[in-house]
Parts: sequence; structure tokens; C-alpha cells
Amino acid sequence: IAKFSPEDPLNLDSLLTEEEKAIRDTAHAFCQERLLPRVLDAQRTEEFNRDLLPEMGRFGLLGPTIDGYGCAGVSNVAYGLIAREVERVDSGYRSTFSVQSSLVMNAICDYGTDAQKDIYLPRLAKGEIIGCFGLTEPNHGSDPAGMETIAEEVEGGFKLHGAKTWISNAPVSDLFIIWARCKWDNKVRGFLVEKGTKGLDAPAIKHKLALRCSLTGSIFLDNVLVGHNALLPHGKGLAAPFGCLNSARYGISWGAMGALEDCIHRTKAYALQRHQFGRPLASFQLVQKKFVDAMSEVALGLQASIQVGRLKDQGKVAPEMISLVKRNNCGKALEHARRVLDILGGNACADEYHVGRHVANLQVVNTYEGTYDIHTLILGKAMTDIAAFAN
Ligand code: TGC
Ligand code: FAD
Repeated sequence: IAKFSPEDPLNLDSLLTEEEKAIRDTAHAFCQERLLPRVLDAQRTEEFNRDLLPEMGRFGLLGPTIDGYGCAGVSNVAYGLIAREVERVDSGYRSTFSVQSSLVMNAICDYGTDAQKDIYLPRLAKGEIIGCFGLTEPNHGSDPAGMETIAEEVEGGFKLHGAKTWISNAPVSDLFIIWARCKWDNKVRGFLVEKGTKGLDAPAIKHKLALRCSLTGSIFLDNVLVGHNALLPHGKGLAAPFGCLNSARYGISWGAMGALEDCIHRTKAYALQRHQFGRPLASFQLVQKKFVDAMSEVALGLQASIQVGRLKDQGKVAPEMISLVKRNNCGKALEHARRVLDILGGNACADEYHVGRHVANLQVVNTYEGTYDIHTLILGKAMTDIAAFAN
């Protein structure tokens, strides 16, 4: 008879290759040794340490699914395992990792020219340069089709004009992927804009209530001139940014489970040592139910993510499958992290217990990359063939 492990209730380990286990263990050690010690300070000060990216790069964590260009070329399951380990520490660090890997490096890899790949991918993989992905605008979040940022063809290249908001990494970015509607055919395309280009500004959004360990900013493009070589030529229409979102949303489905696992781990340790009414908190039935409910959701969520990851590796994933795991795992992580937070009583308020930080972060994780409700509507459309969000 097999032994039950509450840390791996459905034996996810048995579904991993030896290489994937080694990557998970390396990522775990890196995150616990290099990220965890700095998380409270980053949370309190909102200060972003640029060294984070080169450190991730040295461990081969950036753009890990890409073949060549100094990237590791590992499976999508391995990518998910890394996201889970990073988010076990903090969703903001996972955000930094996801944006660089899925949204920036994948956009260049999938839609860029060979020259663009040669110039940017090796430096992004090493973390020498930081990238961001500008899709959301002040007036268009869930509905990027309404975007107002425009690109116009001018002599020698293009002129970009508009504004983006809530963009992860933007204030420290060296490379901006800007999605703009092109005047000549009304299609959305991506443009690579380098820091320092005249008319480009990316001020930080300060005093955030969550994701304080990652920097977020606005982007202002005041008639920014870029050359022809700034255009990502192989991606046209909204399917291009959505293609990058498929990878990032998939990674988030693993990451959110990592954050919830950390909440369970910490509150369980607390409940075992804290006594009330002469008994450990962990001995009360109501407390045990909170743990069991949360553990069950982690076990089921990870099984779903690994299945989607394997299908992604085989080229058999449908975007709706990704919506399903992004929606489910983020929603469950937020709900159950919030429930186990109660176990800390008054100490829930103290940042050194970490769980309250995860709860605040998970509100954002449930919102960005398509809100919980938007993914509901994507799946509702798949089930009924009626788009509830369309005009
Ligand atoms: P719709 O007509 O449905 O689609 C337009 C075109 O896009 C194609 N498409 C996809 N292609 C690949 N993958 C997907 N997941 C796709 N979804 C749609 C579609 O086939 C069509 O192609 P074509 O060739 O026919 O033109 O577009 P719509 O405007 O009706 O879309 C509606 C909706 C709600 C599904 C969509 O707008 C949506 O997903 N909204 C959510 C926006 C969002 O997720 N924003 C994320 C911003 S980035 C971010 O949050 C980063 S945070 C990262 C971090 O810090 O970790
Ligand atoms: P809205 O679209 O205004 O939605 C508000 C509410 O209305 C939501 O609850 C939504 O579900 C609901 N709603 C909207 N439409 C419908 C509908 N048709 N039916 C029912 N309900 C609806 N974006 C980027 O491009 N790049 C980034 O790197 C990035 N990083 C981010 C980092 C942080 C910290 C945050 C907070 C956001 C980030 N975003 C980024 C933006 C994020 O993707 C958007 O906030 C998100 O897509 C939601 O858009 P919105 O904020 O405009 O909300």
C-alpha cells in the first residue's frame, strides 16, 4: 500500500521526468536561498533589486522553454514547476519572471526576425536587460481590441503614440514591447522600443497594496519614432499578444498553486504549535477542514496544470484549456489562501507571517492576464457559442 503524502497528495512527482525534478529542485533552492531572504524588505520598501534578473539568468530560469540563444530549452511542465517555486515566495517575483520569459522573450521568439532574436534573446536570457509587455491601456483592460495606441508609417520607420498602464517591469525596462493598432490596415502589431527613445516615458505606479515586490508602471508614448527594424513582423492581429498570454496564463496556473502551498505550509506549522483551550489549533475540526479543503484544491489544480503542460508540449493545447486552469487555480488560490489566513488570528496582520502578503498578491493574480470573470466568459463562449462580452 502506498504512503499518502500531504505535501504531494496525488503523487505529482510520479508524473515528472528526472530532468523536471532536477529543475524543480534547483528552482526551489534558488528561490528559498536567494529570494525568500529579501522578500520582506522588498514588500516594505517597494524597492526592486535589478540583480534579481541576472541571478535568475545564471540559474537558467529565464525563457526556459526556448531552444538556443542561451536558453535552457526545457518542457512547458518544467516552466510551470519554476513558476510554482518562484510564486511560493512571492507572486511579484513570479510576475517579473513571467513577463520576461513568456511575454517578452516568447513574443520575440515567435514574431521577431532572426536579427531581433540574435540581438535581444541572449541578453534577456542572461537577465542583462529587462523587458515589459504593454497591452493594457487606461481605457482598455479586459477589452484590448479597443486600444487607442496607434502606429503610423513614416519615413524611415514608424511613429507610435498612446499610453499603457499597469505594466509589470516597465519602470526598469530596457526593452518595451508595445502593442499598437496600425493606421495602414487597422491591425494590432507589436513594436520593440528601447529605453531612452525620445518621447518614451515609464513612471512607476507607487504605493500599491499588492505585488509590491515587482515594479509596475505606466508607459507614455509621445510620437515616438522607431526604425523599420522595431516591428515584430510575424505577428498580426490580437492573436499575436494573446499567443504570448497563453504561455503566461499557463505559468500562472502553476504559480498560484505555489503561493497557496506556502500559505498551507506556514499556517499548518503555526496551528501545530499554537494552543488555545489547552489544545493545538490544528486539533480543532474547523481548522482541519480549512487545511483539507486547501490541500485538495492544490492537488487537483496541479494535476490539471500538468495535463495542460503535457498537451502544450505536444502542440495539442487549446486556449480554452489554459483559461480553465488559469481561472480555476487563481480563483481557488485566492479563496483558500484567504481562508487559511484566519488560522493566524491577530498575527494575520503581521507581515513576517507572509500569508497576508500572498492573499493581497493573489487578488491581482486573479485579475491580470484576463480576470476570473473574463475567463468565465471565454469558457462560456466555448460552451454556448455565444460571446457574452461582444457587442
Ligand atoms: P476575439 O475576437 O475573441 O479574438 C481576436 C483574435 O485573437 C484570437 N485569439 C487568440 N489567439 C490565441 N490565443 C488566444 N488565447 C486567443 N484568444 C483569441 C482570435 O482567434 C482572433 O483571431 P483572428 O485571427 O480571428 O483575428 O477577441 P475579442 O476582442 O472578442 O476578445 C475578447 C477577450 C475577452 C477574450 C479578450 O479580449 C481577452 O482575453 N481579454 C483579457 C485581456 C488580458 O488578458 N489582458 C492581459 C494583459 S497582459 C497582463 O496582464 C500581464 S500581467 C503579467 C504579470 O505581471 O505576470
Ligand atoms: P476592467 O477591464 O475595467 O474590468 C473591471 C471589472 O469588470 C473586472 O472585474 C472585469 O472582470 C469586469 N468586466 C469587464 N468586462 C466585462 C464583461 N464583458 N462582462 C463581465 N464583467 C466584465 N497589463 C499588461 O498589458 N501588461 C502587464 O505587464 C500588466 N501587469 C499588471 C500588473 C499589475 C500589478 C496589475 C494590477 C495589472 C497588470 N496588467 C498588465 C493589467 C491587467 O491585465 C488588467 O488590469 C486586467 O486585464 C483587467 O483590466 P482592467 O484593470 O482595465 O479592468
